[in-house]
Amino acid sequence: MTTKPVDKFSFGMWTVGWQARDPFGEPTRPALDPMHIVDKLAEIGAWGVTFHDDDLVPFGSSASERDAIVAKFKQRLTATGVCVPMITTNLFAHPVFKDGGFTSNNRDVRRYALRKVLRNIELAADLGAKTFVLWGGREGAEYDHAKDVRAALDRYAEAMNTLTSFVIERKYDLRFAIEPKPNEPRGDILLPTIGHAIAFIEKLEHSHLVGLNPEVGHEQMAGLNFTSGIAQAMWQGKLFHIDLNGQRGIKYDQDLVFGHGDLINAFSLVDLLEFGGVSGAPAYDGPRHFDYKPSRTEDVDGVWFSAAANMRMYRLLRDRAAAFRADPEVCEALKAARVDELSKPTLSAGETWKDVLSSDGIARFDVDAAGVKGYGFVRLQQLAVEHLMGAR
Ligand SMILES: [Mn+2]
Repeated sequence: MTTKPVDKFSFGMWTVGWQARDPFGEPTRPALDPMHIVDKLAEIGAWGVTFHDDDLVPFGSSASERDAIVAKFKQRLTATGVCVPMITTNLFAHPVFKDGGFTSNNRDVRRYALRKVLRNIELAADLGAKTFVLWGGREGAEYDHAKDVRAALDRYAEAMNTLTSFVIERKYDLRFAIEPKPNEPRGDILLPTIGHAIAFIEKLEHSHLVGLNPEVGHEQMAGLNFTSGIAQAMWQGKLFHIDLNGQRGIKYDQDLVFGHGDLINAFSLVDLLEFGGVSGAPAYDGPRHFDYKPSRTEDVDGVWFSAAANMRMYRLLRDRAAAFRADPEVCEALKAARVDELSKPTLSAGETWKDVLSSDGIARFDVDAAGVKGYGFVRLQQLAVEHLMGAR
C-alpha cells in the first residue's frame, strides 16, 4: 500500500499527549511521559515528533533541569530513530500570555515572549528541526476597542523581524511557519486565514524565511476550502509545513482524525500534495504532520488507535487518488472539462493588449455557442467520489 520508502508522518507531542481537559470537564486520561510518547510513535510507524517548548521542558524549569531533560530526550530519539522536523512555541498557556505574546498590550510581556522564543529557537537548532511553527492563539482580542490592530501588526512584524535576524546571524538552517486560525481561544485572532498571513508575510524584512503552517480545521472553521488555500500557499511559495486533521464545518476547533471531517476535501488535498507536482510528482515534500486530538471519550488504547488511524487514512486517500488519476475515464472527463486548458496562457507568445483588441479570432468567437456548452464538472466530481468510496 505504501508507495514511498518513507512516509514523513509526524505527530505533535501535545496531540497524543492531550489529557482531554476541555472547558467543561476534567481530564479523562493520565499524563503521558514524553519519552514514552516517542517510543509509542516509533512503534506505530511514525517518522517524526514535534513539540512546544513547554511540552518537553515544563514551564519555569531551570537551565540544568532543561539540559537534563533534553539530553534524555536526545537519547530516546537516537534509540528509536524518530526525528524532530519541527518545533513550536507555547505563548498561550501561562496566564501571563492572556492578552498574547508578541502583541500583548503589555510591553514587558512582549519582551518576555520574544526571549522565550529566542531560547526555544536555540533548542530547535540543537535538535536539528528545520521548521519553527508559530501559532499565535492568544494574539487577538474579544473587543474591537481593546486592541489597536494596526499597532498589533506592527509589533507582530517587529517580532518576526527580530526572530529572522537572529536565525540569520546565528546561521541556523531554520525557517518559520505561521499557523493561521480565525478564533479560539481568542474571540478573533490576528492573521486569521492563509490569505491574511500571506499578505502579512510579504511585508516582513526577511520574508523568504517566513511561510505558513496551515491546518485543515482552522481554515474550515472559517468556512474556507482547505485544498484551495493550500494550492494558493504553494503558488506563493509559502507552504513550509502542514497540519492535518478533521473538522466538521463552522464550529469549535474539533481536531478530529484526518479524514474524519470533510472527507471529500481531504481526498482532493492528498491528491494535490501527492500528485499535484510536475508530471504527477508530489507537489509537497515536507512532513505530513497530524495536529489532531484523540477524542475525550477515548482511553489510552484509543489514543494510539486514533494516531494510527491518521496515517492509515492518509495512505488510503493516497491510494484512492492514484487510482483516480490512472482511470482512463477520469482522464477523459478531465479533458472534456478542459482542466488542462487552464495551463495554457491566455495571450499567445508575443501578444499584448493591442492584439487582444484587434484579434479577428476574438471578434469571431461565438459567445452564444460557448455559453450553451456545459463543462461536465459534476461528472468529474462523481468519478472522484466513486473512487473515494472504492466503488471503481
Ligand atoms: Mn486545531
